[in-house]
Amino acid sequence: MITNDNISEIRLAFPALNQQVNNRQLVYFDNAATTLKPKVVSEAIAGYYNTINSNVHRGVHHLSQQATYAFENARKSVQQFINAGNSNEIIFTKGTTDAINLVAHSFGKKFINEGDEIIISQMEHHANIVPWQTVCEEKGAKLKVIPVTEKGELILDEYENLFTGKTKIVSVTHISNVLGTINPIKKIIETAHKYNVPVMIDGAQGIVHEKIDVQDLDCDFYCFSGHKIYGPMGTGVLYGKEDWLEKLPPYQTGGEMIKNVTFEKTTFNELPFKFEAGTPNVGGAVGLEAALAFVSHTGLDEIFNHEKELLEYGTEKLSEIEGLKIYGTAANKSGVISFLLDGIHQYDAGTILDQLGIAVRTGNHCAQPLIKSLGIQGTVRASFALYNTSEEIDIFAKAILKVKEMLG
Ligand code: C6P
Repeated sequence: MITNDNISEIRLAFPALNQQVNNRQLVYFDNAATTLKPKVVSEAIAGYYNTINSNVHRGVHHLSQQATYAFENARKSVQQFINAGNSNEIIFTKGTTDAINLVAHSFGKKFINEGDEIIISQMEHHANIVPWQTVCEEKGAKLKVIPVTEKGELILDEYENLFTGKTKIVSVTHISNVLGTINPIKKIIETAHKYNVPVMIDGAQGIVHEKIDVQDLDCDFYCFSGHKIYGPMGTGVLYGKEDWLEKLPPYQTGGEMIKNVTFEKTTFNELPFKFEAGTPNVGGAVGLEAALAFVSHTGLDEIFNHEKELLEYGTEKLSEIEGLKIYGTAANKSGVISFLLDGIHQYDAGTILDQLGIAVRTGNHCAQPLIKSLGIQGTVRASFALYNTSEEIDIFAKAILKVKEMLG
């Protein structure tokens, strides 16, 4: 269990926690934007660059073979982490945005035609709106949107009503980065499959708050960013069912992704290399592997339970503050609290909190359509990770009172 006794040991693994911001001990509550990294991650990356530092799949020399071994081992670790059936279903990407662009572009090119329909939801991050919107514009297709209740839950009856013979793909977020809502993705996938429609899940927030088993979920595509699960920035993963990945055309072309090139014709490499054009981020993949090992070693259930306790405690503490309204009160929520203070702009609140050493996110969180539907311009968002403590929530609650005192 993560307890008051062992949390200090966990915190020691994260050097960035040990610093002052504006002469106060840092309270880092911007984990939905990016989590801090344990030392083992930077050590793994440094280890790669200080010793192996070679390109993959190309050389016969010793270091190049070691690089290939390290990179492919990282792929196997990701496969195990999300329980994919085969390591060739794991494509390394730059992150979630890159992975969604890959699927939208590639799937759109082959399978979307004029008059077709794509289903997303009202709570999507721009990364899961704009690529699909672009495909729709290019192909003359239509975006259909699952609405959200006032509590921040998807209206599943309305979701089912959106399907027609023209529906080609569903792409929804696992967890809302604004509201914290954990969507019932298994049910969403089951419904789509009834209509023979594939489903892509944006797991940017999901990967770090739920145990992912892509075979059990039966999702067709699942993607996430390394930097939100204690791994390096610029790394990410697209999982795709082998059948689908075989059918999709390459997203980018060039070296690595080819089998044979003549000036007349090029044949493409097999999976997963078909989708990994150019020199990959080998050091990043090694760092991501170290992050996943760290998370597994700490214990996924331990982490989720700890974050749940922080969410409950934080919700209770913040609810006691007069004039504070929480956005997102779904029954099933991750460790995210979005809120506004009566009469106080979110940026002003965020600025004062920063002066008090507390890092939170303010603004529309790259989810403008959702924010607009809530009738607001943005929120202050606190999001918790495995190293946060209830004491930090106490400091946060006091700081919010200070904000009210100064600006209210
Ligand atoms: N959200 C936040 O909420 P990238 O930038 O590719 O690593 O992830 C994009 C992305 C996609 N989907 C969801 C649900 C997300 O939350 C995010 C990133 C960050 O603070 C940045 S806006």
